[in-house]
Amino acid sequence: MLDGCVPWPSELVERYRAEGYWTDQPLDELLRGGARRHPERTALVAADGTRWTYAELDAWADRIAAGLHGLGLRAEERVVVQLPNVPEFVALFFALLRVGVLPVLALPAHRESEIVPLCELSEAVAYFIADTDGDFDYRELARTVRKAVPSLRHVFVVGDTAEFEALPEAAPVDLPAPDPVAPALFLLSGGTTGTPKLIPRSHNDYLYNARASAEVSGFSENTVYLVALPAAHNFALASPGLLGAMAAGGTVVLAPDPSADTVFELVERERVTVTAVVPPIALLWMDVVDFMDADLSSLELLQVGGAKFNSEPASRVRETLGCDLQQVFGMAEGLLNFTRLDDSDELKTTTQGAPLCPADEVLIVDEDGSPVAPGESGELLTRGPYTLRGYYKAEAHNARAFTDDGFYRSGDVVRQLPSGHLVVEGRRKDQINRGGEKIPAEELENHLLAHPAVHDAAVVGMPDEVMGERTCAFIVPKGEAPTLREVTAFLRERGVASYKLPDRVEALESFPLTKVGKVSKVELVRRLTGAAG
Ligand code: OOB
Repeated sequence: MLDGCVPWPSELVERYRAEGYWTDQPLDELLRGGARRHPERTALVAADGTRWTYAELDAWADRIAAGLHGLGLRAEERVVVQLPNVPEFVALFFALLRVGVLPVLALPAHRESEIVPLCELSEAVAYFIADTDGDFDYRELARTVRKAVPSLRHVFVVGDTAEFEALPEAAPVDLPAPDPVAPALFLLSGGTTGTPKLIPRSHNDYLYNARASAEVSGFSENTVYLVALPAAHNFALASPGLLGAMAAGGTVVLAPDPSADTVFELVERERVTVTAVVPPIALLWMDVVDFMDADLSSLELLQVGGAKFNSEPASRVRETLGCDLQQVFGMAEGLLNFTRLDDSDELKTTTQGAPLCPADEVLIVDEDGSPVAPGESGELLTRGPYTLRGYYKAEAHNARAFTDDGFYRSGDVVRQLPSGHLVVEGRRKDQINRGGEKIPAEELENHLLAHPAVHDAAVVGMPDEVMGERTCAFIVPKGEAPTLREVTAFLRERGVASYKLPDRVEALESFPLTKVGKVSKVELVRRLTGAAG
C-alpha cells in the first residue's frame, strides 16, 4: 500500500468482501466491462455533439495510457489533473487508472495558492490542464506551478500546448492490473484547516460508491446523465455521476457550465434524463424555466446536494421543472445519503436522505462525544465500506479527525428520523459552505493575516437566501481598514480561487472571545445577522 495511506482493518476488509460491497475489481472495470458488454452503445457526448461509443472511449483510454507509460509514468506516482468538463477528462481518468498513476482531482476554479500545495503534498510528477477556460489561461498558472514544484516532470495541455506537451497517445501496451485495495485516485477534502487534505479512494471503495449510487438512483442503460457540476467533484464523478452512469451502461453528456442556457439546450438536444446540481443552481433553473423556450420533457430526476436544499424550493421542483427530486447529502470523504425514489414527498423535500449502504455506520454524538438520544441532533460520525480511514500523509490531523475506532468526524450536525433519513441542521466545523463550494476558514484567515494592514482575521459564513451562506471576513486592522475591493485584489494576487474570496469585510477594534479565550465566531455571526435583520 502507498505510504501515507491508512488501510481498513483486516476484519472489515473481510466483512466488506463477504457482504459483497467489495468485489476486488479495478475501478477501470466500469469502462472495460462496458466496452466488452455493449461496445456500440454511446458512452460519452461532448458539448459540441462529438460522440464516443464504449469501444471508442476504451480504445482512446488505452492509447493515452500507452502514451503516458511510454513517457515513463509509473504505477503509484501522483499527478494533478485540473480539467474542465471536456471529453479528455474522462479518457485521461481511465488512462491513468490503467497505468496505475494516481490522479489528484483539482477543481477548474483552483489557482496557484491551491495547486502548488496540492502538487507539493502529492509530490506530483505531472500536471494536466486545459489551455484556457473562459478568459483564464491555465498555461500561465502552469508556468508558476512548474517553477515552484521541482517534482513535476511534465505539464500536459488539452488544446493549444504553447511550450508544454500534448496528451500523448501510442499503440496500446499490456499493463498489470492494480491491487483493488490500494488507492485509485485522490479527492480533495472541503477542508477546515490551513493546508489541503487529500482523500485516497481505493478501487474497491470507489467502484462500490459508483455502482451502489447508480442503483439507488435508478440508473439504467437508458440513463442519459448530464455532468453540470465540475466532473472532478465527487457528486458529478461517482455519486452516481458519470461513473455511475457508465456502471449502468448509460450515456454521459458533458456541459461546460451549469447555466440554464447551456444546460437546457443540452437536455433538449440529448434527451437528458438526470443531472445533479447544488442548491443555488437548482433555484436559478427554477426561476428562469418559465421564460425559456426549452423542452425539458426528457428530464426524470434532479439530484440536489452539496449544501442544504430547503424544503420550500424542494417542494416546487416537480411543478417547475417537471421531474422528480432526489436529495443527496454526501462528502468526498465517503458517506453518501440519498432520498429514495419511492420515498414519500415529505421525506424527499424535508430530509437529506438515508445512508447508501447497509454497512454504513452512523453515530450522532453530543459535544462530549456521547451518543445523543434517538431523534436529537448532534455531530455525525461515520464508518463504512467507502468512507476513508485517514487523509493522505496527515497523521496529526487524522488523530483529531477520526475517533480511536476509526469513525470519521464529519463536522455536520444532523438528526436522524426513525426511517433512517438524516436532516442536516448545521455544522460543527470551521468551514463556510457557499452554495456547495467549501471554504476552509483557517486557510482564508492565513491569507488575510498576510495582508500588511491586517492584525487579526476571523472568517464566518453569513446566512444567504440563495447561496445558503456567503463569506464575511472580520478583521482587526493595524491602522486604516482595507476595503473589500482591496482585500479581494490582494487575495487574487496571492492566487486564491475566486469562490473563496470574501463577500464582505467588517473591521472591528477587537474580536469577541469565548470563555476559554478563543475568538467567538458564534458571536460574530450573531452580530452580522443582528445588523442585517
Ligand atoms: C459534497 O462533498 P464535499 O466533500 O464537497 O462536501 C461535503 C460536505 C458535507 O460534510 C456537508 O457539510 C455538506 O458538504 N453537504 C451538505 C449536503 N451535501 C453535502 N449539507 C447539507 N445538505 C446536503 N445535501 O458536497 C457531495 C459529495 C457527494 C455527493 C453530494 C455532495
